[in-house]
Amino acid sequence: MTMLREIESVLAANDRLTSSHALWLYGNAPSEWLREAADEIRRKLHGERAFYNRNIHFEPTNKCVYACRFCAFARTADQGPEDGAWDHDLEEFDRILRAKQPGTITEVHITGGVHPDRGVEYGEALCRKVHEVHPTAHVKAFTAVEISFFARKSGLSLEEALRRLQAAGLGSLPGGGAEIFDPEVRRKIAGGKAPAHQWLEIHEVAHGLGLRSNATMLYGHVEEHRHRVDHMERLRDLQDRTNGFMAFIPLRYRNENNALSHLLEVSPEEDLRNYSVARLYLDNIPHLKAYWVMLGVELAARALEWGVDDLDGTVDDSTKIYSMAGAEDQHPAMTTARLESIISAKGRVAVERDSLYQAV
Ligand code: V47
Ligand code: SF4
Repeated sequence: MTMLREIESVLAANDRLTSSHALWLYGNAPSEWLREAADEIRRKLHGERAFYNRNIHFEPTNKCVYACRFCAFARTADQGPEDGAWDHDLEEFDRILRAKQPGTITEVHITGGVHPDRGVEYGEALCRKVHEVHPTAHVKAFTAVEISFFARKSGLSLEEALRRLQAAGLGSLPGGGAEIFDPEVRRKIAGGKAPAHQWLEIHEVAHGLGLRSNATMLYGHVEEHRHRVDHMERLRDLQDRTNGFMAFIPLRYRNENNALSHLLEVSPEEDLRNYSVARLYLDNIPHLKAYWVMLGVELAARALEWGVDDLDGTVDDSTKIYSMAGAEDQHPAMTTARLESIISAKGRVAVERDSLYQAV
């Protein structure tokens, strides 16, 4: 039996693909086969529904103790506005939140640089502020890398730090900071920040406390297909134990203004193939998100046919991390009407979701 026939029979029996299957798919599967296979799994999971939400991002600071080589966003603590550094205080956050009418957003996504002076108390203050101004909004905040630093700074265990944030109103964790788990690749692109086992431990502890989370994968730089498979295998294994991940979010490396700018970006076809392999391999993470801000609207819409069921949200010009790294849209914002029309143009039913994927 050829490998493709073997994989087809595994899928037909609703069985699980092995890592060798996934690796083979990356290198060998015909693109149209991949698209159709992933689309079928997507349909079994979600029917014709495709999701979006109404959110804003808040990036409190881009001052960061780390210097990930792919990052165009971070500045050092001693840099100032003339170098493109910012450090918003709570009053500024209050102003940003009050600029939104009550009830017009369901989620505030908070993530930023790892500021050397800020511990868990700062995270708590941000969560409380959201609830003060938008009592019904969900706070999805702080990557595992930020949580790891908060805990260390405040002299707390990871669990204590997460409990404190949860008590202050944290609702779920975003998927950032995962990058690529393989230690060798991670050392090359993100040396120094929370290692893979700690990222995974933080999500495991969060899931144990009833906090759901997402998982990202930064691909298309120095990694090979085997590293992507290894990354997804670690997520799949953790999800088997906790069932706390809601969405997997592949993020294509964007190559402007960073220390890896000599690398070319992968092609749109590679992006689409990557979504499909992820949909087929990660059988236990329900949602697959094409983050339109990173991918561009046109490609995110195409991704809906390659296994994707979620486009993220309105965002409303509230994030800089991608525009600084070369994303086409310098002021990313979408109306719900536009998100709905992108989804309906693909023959799908647009569903506004909340942060836990319940229809609004
Ligand atoms: O971890 C940084 C990535 C992530 C670049 O959970 C880059 O719903 C590409 O995690 N090229 C942070 N990627 C953003 C993130 C996220 C975004 C949207 C939704 C959710 C969610 C999570 O951004 C970082 C890193 O992997 N990133 N620089 C770059 N040059
Ligand atoms: Fe800091 Fe995050 Fe940029 Fe790394 S990716 S340098 S942790 S802001």
